[in-house]
Parts: sequence; structure tokens; C-alpha cells
Amino acid sequence: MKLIIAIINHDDAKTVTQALTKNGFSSTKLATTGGFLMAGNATILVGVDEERVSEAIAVIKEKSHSRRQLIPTTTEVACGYYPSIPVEVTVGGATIFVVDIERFERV
Ligand code: 2BA
Repeated sequence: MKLIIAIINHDDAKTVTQALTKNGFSSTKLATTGGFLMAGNATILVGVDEERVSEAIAVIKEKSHSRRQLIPTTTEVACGYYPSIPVEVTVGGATIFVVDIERFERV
């Protein structure tokens, strides 16, 4: 068994979890925060048999959209003046980890 850990945009979380359920996958959504932007995102946990990992990832991929986001940065110029220069980053669709599960039980 494998555990898929997928970090996705908060706005895609409902669509992704609904699609996973529709395709027969159990999932858990956690409210998380990205370390770079310090903005809210969502982490989806999916416990899945090894042979269905690619299928689950395909569902997550289909429903997760990338977004371009502006972040403010400051740069020092003459006379101690610090103008805010926005930088654009592309966030997502999804950052996905797949890890081995040593033991899985429902008790
Ligand atoms: P954040 O850490 O808030 O990062 C948001 C986006 O900012 C990233 O999108 C990337 O485009 C940019 N970014 C992140 N770190 C950067 C850096 N040091 N320099 C320049 N740009 C940087 P994604 O790569 O799509 O990541 C989306 C979210 O996935 C991340 O939110 C974080 O929560 C998670 N994530 C990404 N890679 C990870 C990793 N290796 N380990 C754990 N979480 C990760």
C-alpha cells in the first residue's frame, strides 16, 4: 500500500476530493500553509493499493490547476529607498509525494 500526499490549491480541494471519491478513493483533506508564500493551501492524503497509484494521481492532476501569483519583494536602492517590486511565481497544479505504508488497519 502507498500513501499519496498531494499539496494543492485550496480552491481546488473540493473538486479534487469529490473526484477521488467518485473514482473509489478514500481521502483526507488537511488545511496547510506553504512555507514560501505563507499562504493557505490544502494537503490531500490518499491511502491506495500500489496498482492504483497512477490512477489516483491522474485524478488529482486533472482537477488541480496552476495559478500565477504575485508576491511583493523589496530591494534597496539609493538613499535607503525600498520600493516594493512584485515577483510572479507559478503555484501548482499539485506537488505530489508517494510513500510506502508499512501497515494499514481500520480498527
Ligand atoms: P509555497 O512554499 O508557499 O510555494 C509556493 C510557490 O512559490 C511554489 O509553487 C513555487 O512556485 C514558489 N517557490 C517556493 N519556494 C521557492 C523558492 N525557494 N524560490 C523561489 N520560488 C519558490 P509550487 O512549487 O507549486 O509549490 C506549491 C506548494 O507545495 C508550496 O507552497 C508548498 O506548500 C508545497 N511544496 C512544494 N515543494 C515542496 C517540497 N519539496 N516539500 C514540501 N512541500 C512542498
